[in-house]
Amino acid sequence: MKQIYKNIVQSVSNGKKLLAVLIDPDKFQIEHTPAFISKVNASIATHIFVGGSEVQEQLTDILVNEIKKHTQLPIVLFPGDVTQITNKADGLLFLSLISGRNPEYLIGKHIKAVSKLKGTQLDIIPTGYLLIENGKETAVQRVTQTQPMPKNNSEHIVNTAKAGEFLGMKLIYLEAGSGACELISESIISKVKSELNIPLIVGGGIRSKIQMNAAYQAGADVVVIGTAFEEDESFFDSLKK
Ligand code: 1GP
Repeated sequence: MKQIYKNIVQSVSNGKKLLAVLIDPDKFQIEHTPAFISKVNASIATHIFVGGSEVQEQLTDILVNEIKKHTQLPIVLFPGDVTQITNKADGLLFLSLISGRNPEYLIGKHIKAVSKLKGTQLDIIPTGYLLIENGKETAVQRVTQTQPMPKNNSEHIVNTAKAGEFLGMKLIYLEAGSGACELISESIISKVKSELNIPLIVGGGIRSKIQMNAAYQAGADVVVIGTAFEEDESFFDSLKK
């Protein structure tokens, strides 16, 4: 079993910043895997996340299998649904949507996942997932039928993240939503980070190295980028090792 979480904690304690490239199986052409992954391998990316809000059944399994042929990077599932769980990956963000109040995304889907996870070799990482408003409706909001957290109430965001930590979650993920126009503000990132004793992931709408570095500077330990790579692979060139 790959020690995904242990390695993240170790990197964070060494002051290393991590970058996850997010691949949404629903938007990705599988024939494109070798070329795309070779660019990921040549970049500063440290992880590959695979997942999406709405993905056809079996597609994640097929895609993860293909990605694995071309990289040594850890592959971590970031599933929008139980159907996206495959034992071919290395790790699983076991997400609880703690910004919302839909019991399905707080405990219901987790119970449904258990039969798929018995005896698994996946490194299962309990993750508190907070959707923050970004000015427009996101797929997460639509699919989960939950409201994002108002961005002007940073105290509530910080307290929610901290409650996740107290509940035993091992990571906190601040999400603006895929393709978000407004990023998670640096002020929110730094306020959340200053209260947490666990690693912080930030994603949603990051499209440049400057924005990525600003998130790191504010306190993100892991930045997740998906759309920017999907739309313009030359973005990888600015992130060469
Ligand atoms: C979405 O945080 C991720 O869940 C990444 O967002 O696709 O906008 O990079 P982008």
